[in-house]
Amino acid sequence: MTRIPVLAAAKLSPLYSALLERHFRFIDRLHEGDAAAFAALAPSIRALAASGDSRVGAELIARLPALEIIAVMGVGYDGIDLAAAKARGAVVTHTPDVLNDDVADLALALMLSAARQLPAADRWVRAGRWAREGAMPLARKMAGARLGLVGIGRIGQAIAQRAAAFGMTIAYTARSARPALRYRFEPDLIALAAASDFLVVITPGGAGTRHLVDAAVLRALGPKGILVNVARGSVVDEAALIEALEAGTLGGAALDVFADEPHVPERLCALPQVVLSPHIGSATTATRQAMAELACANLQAHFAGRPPPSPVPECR
Ligand code: 8YV
Repeated sequence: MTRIPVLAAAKLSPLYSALLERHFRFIDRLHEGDAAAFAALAPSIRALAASGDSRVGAELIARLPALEIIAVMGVGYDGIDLAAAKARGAVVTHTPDVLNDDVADLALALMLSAARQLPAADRWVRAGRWAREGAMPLARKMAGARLGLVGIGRIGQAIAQRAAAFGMTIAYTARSARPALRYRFEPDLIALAAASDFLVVITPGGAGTRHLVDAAVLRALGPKGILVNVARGSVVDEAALIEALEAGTLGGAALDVFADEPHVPERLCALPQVVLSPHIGSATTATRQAMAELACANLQAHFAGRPPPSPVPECR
């Protein structure tokens, strides 16, 4: 049986490429290299495989006349040109739900790290400062603190559940209120920031949320407020964030995502009140395996003539 050609649009997780190699004719980023070889193969390519941070633009889609499906290993698909995919009649799939726990866990870990200054505490011990200087400066208490969630989708709700167990009070902003949830809805982001000790960003990226968290929101969060971002770097105005942190008009930040990954501004790295991680929200072996399997299951279902299990909402 001839195998269906699937092109990797970008560097993929080895867990995903291993599955693609097993079930399809896996073509690894040929469009980035040998132009003649790609031109020869392009008309036969029926699927693109991508990850949450891949860019799949209209230009690549235009070069693939037989494209039927773009299977993203990731919940976010802000790098995919949905309009171009739709115009071609290609379905776009992603991997929601299987990563909710891990991303929510990381959000809490970052909140705790920022509040209790864990990276600084670790440095304090390693540098011998405990023995030399004694106790380190006192930190912030999480229990009883006010959490503001920017987004209350599946991951946002998983964060809220965990924060409730830590004794925090919880409010959220979203396009509309979710009356089934017992948390306070605040339609205005600036008002939410002003009423929060921790503002946690967990809303999709893309043009609709670009720089949603801007200088005014950061000012409202204030000199004691802590910003946590486990969504997309694009949602926060990074230049405004750095300025607010340097000026002390914002208390601290804990960031897993950045405007220009994997590049993190040196000014951000220089700030002791900032906790940084390299986009590891879903980065556990079990979850990445589940994401790879779901991404591959979407391709398999599509080519078996069944509806893929997890199309993006715009393709449902
Ligand atoms: C990774 C993510 O970037 O799920 C997402 O949207 O941001 C991440 O899990 C990546 O997609 C893993 O392959």
